[in-house]
Parts: sequence; structure tokens; C-alpha cells
Amino acid sequence: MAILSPSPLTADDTTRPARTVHPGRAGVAAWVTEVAALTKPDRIHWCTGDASEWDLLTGQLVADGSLVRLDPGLRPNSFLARSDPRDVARVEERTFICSVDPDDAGPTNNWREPSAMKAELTDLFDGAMRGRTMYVVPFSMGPIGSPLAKLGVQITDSPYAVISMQIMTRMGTAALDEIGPDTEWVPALHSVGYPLVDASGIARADVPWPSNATKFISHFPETREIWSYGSGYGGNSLLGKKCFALRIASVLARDEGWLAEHMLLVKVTSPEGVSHNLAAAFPSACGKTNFAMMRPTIPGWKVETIGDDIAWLRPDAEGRLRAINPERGFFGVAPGTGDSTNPVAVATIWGNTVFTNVALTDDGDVWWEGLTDEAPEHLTDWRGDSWTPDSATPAAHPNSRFTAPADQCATIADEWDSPEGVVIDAIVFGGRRSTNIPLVAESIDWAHGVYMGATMSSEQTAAAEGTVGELRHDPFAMLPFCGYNMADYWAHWLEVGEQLGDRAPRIFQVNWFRKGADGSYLWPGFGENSRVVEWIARRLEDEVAALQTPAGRIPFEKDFSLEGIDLGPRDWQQLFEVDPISWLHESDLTTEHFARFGDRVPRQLLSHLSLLRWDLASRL
Ligand code: SAT
Ligand code: MN
Repeated sequence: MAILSPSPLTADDTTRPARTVHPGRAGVAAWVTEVAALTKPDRIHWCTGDASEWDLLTGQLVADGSLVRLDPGLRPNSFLARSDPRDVARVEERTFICSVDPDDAGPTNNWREPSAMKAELTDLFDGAMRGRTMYVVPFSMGPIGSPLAKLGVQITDSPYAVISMQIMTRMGTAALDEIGPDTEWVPALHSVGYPLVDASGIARADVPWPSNATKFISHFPETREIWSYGSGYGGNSLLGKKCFALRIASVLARDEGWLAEHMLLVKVTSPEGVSHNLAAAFPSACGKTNFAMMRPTIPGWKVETIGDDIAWLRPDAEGRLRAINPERGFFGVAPGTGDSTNPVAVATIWGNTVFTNVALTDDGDVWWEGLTDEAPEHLTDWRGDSWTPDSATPAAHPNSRFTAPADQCATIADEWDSPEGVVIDAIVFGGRRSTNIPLVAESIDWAHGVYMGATMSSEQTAAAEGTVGELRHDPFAMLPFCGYNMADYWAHWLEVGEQLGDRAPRIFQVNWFRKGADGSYLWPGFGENSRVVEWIARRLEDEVAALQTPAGRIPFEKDFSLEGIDLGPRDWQQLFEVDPISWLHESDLTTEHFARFGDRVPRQLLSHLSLLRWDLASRL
């Protein structure tokens, strides 16, 4: 296996605060002792990650009323958790990047001074685990032993977080065994902030979903530490996911010359048997999971899943970009996942799945809006209340989730857990845009691709016809997940591209959501998106030419498979139209977007913007 560890591109250790948590196995032991002295749990449990531990913890959670065991005949080894209604999602306004210099967090992150944040958190963590078990969860992001993997240890007082980490990561003894005398690992400290005994020894009863009104999801990029307090939900408590694999990993990646991205990974195979691997970033609610599990409608094409949320990409010894999915499970949004939208996901969660905040059927299975066309006559909703189709509120919370092992996915690619990862041939950026952005466009070069990523945006609501609606920029779909200054992150992308040179993957932009003059969607989406994937693959094979426009290189209609869908010539024209007035208006918004980052915006992006304006103005 030949994986290059490139020389650091921007490492500058001079201003970094010293690590207080030390590398290696001895560092783990010392940190566990230190955290136990602070949080004062009754017991410490070192997680092994084996099946008996799963049975023990799920059994305890069922016995104390924190989990409902689903009917084993319908959904074997599967459970339902109902969270506190005040703890149902990531809390972006309570998420902090605690870099020494506030400019290193940048304008898109909340910032706190690291030592002040540590002091405040230390007070909160003092005694936070009284009366509870403290779990030590060693984990590997990426296949155990992969040169692209990274190790972490989560300490948590939430057994729900433990079983979720067991699905989502390679967790337990195998991960701990990877930590040698000098191995770097990321400490990730978590408490729900609900001690069962107070400082004066007075006990209180537990609740099914303990949490605290005070929440902090804090990241210390220089010392590579995570401290999360007060929430038991999703990305707030499964610290391997967004906290480590994106926010901290993006900083590691900057310093070590690779990329930690909010991207799905798929392997696409043509009828001729030629395969390409794609990494794709989409803001939320743009069909990312559906893309990761796409069922092509065009004959002979195959799309296989490698990852649905996060990709780590690193130049290899041959100078190509290789990627792994650092996770080993899916933490998917349940509502809207059904046989008509994503049959692969529905099949994946047949068993061994933890559901959170979905509805319970009377026969002990789960349901949510969109699972079937018709709702059952009676359900228990996500709050635990009786529900019928006449009820005024949804049965499942809109952010209700399934947590399921990736290897249960019928379309999982053989390479999904290969330690050396897969070579990436194309990177795709998406968004929800009723105007301007074509169905598909290829970037002119890497820098233009970075411009496409940096200006990615989605519309909140339907835009007025023919104009640009209210755009929310979500660069690279990393807005809440980049652990450092977003403009520095763009510069890092440009540097990685320079390093890859002509071995760099090609970059494309897609938009399934463009609307016609009559306000209706022009493109059918879902499995029909395989037609776009086909064109991308044909471009990678240099089989088809493309037409250069200010939006990038777009397909010629003759090269694009349209057989079997109802798309008129006018629709095609509207899907790819580049209206100079609307584009000039959008470039004004891009100017405002870039202005937020002051003089840290890379020169190449600014010069692309000026050239674009020039080109558009000449078309008026
Ligand atoms: O809760 S998670 O951060 O894991 C999922 C999400 O909000 O995207
Ligand atoms: Mn995500």
C-alpha cells in the first residue's frame, strides 16, 4: 500500500498552546484518570465494542425505560429512543471553535478564547457524572490500521452515545490496540450534564433522556480536543462524526496536506464495466443520501455506496487523490425516506438499528412521514403520545433519525472499508437553486472548481421567477463544519489542487432543482440523476465534448441521455440557460459573500469573479 504522507502545507507550531492531553496509551490512561477526578462518576467502563457489550447496554437502556425494544420478528435487534423535546438536533449557536486567534475561527464560526472556555467547561464538568457510569470509548475513524484513519477516545456518561458510536465507528478494543506509545489520538469529552447526585450528596432519579439546558459543543483546534456538554443528540454527542471527522479533522487536514469533507462517496460503473469514484458535497435537504444510494434508471449503469456523509481525501504516492469514508454507519434523517424515494435505505435498516424520535406502531415497529404513502391508523408519536392521522402534529420529529451499520446497505461497494481507500475521479458540488445554476457543468480547471465550491448556495424558499431568490451560502456544504477560517480553507483547497496537478480529479457542479418559467421543476431528479452521472463519466473518459459558458462546461444535448423522460427542447434550454443579468446579480451577492472574509479570500477566487463579471457584461 503506497500512501504518501505529504509534507505539511501550513503547519506553524509556534503559536500553538501546549497539549495538556498526551499521545500514546499512557496519555489515554492519564486523561481517563484526570477526567474521572473532575467528573466524579461512580464507575468507569472501558468499552470493548463486542456484541455482549451491545446486549448489556441495550438491555440496561430498555430496563430503565430509555429505549423501547422493537418487535424482534419485525425489526430484530433494533430500538427506539425518544429524546427530551428540548434536545432534538445539533445546536449551531452553541457550537464553538476555540482557536487562540479569533480570526483563525473566521466569521462563520462562534469563537471563544480557549483558556476561558476550558475554565467555564471545567466548572460544568466538575461532578457532572456523579451517580453515573463513565464510559471510555476508543474509536477509529476509518478502517482500523488504514493509513488514512485517525484515532480518538470519547469519554461519555451516555450509554445511548456508546451504542450509537458502536454503529457509527470502529469502536472498542481493536481501536485502543492501535494506540501505541507515541500514537496521536483525539480526546473527545462528553457529558449530558445530568448528575444523579449533587455536590452535597443528595440523589435524584434519572430520566429517560438526560440533558441540560446549558449546552456547549466546543472544539480546540490547536490542541485537537473536543468538549461537549449538555446534549445527548446526534452530532452533539456522537463526537466521532461532525466534531472529529469534520471540525477537528479539517484542521488536521490543513496542517497535514489532505481534505476532510462533508461528502458522500459513490462508485459508478458503466455498462462497459468502466468504474469511476465520485465524491459529492450537498447542503442539507438536497438529496445527498438519495445520491449515495441512487438506483439508476438508465440501463446497465450501477451506482454503489461507499459513504453517505463524510469523506477524507488524501494525495497518495502516485499523486492521485484517495478517499475513505471514516464512518462505519449511517445516521440518516428518517422522514422522507420511503420505498418511492430511497428503497435502498429502507432495506438497510431491516435490523440492528437504533431509531431516535420516530413514531412507534401498535405492533412494535417504526413509522415516519414518507415511509409509506398512508399513515397507520394509530401510532405512538415521537413524544410518546397517542397519534392518529387526524393529529395536528407530525408523528415523527422532522430531525428523527436511524442509526444503522453501513455493511447492511444492499448497494454498498466492496471497497467501502478498504484501508487504502479509493481513487477519486470526480468531485461534485450541489445545491438547491431554482435559477442560474445549470443541471450540470464541469469546471474549467481546479481553481474554477474551488470557486464553484466556495460560492455554493441553496434557496430557503421558492424564488420569484427569473430572479435570484434568497440565497444562503454554504461553501462546500461545510458552513457549520469547518474548524477554521473558511477563506483559509479555500486557500488550502487551491494548494491541494496545485499539489495534485494534472492528476487532480475533475470538478463538476449539479443542480436538480432548477425551475422553468412556469415555476415547476424542470428535472425529474432521483434515479433520473443517473443521466447526469453518465455524462460526468463520459467526460472523464473523454468520450464527449462540452460547451464552454460562464457557468462552466455544459453538455451538448446530443451527448446526453434523454430517452424515456419527458423533456422538451425548451426545458433543456431552460435547464442550461445562463442569463447574464441574473448572473451579474448573483455575482454581486458573491462579492458580498467574499467581503465577509476580508483580505483572507484567495486571489484566484477574486480574479475568477472579476473575469466572470467581464464575460457576463460582454454578453448583455
Ligand atoms: O446530528 S448530526 O450532526 O450528526 C447530523 C446533521 O445534523 O447533519
Ligand atoms: Mn451531514
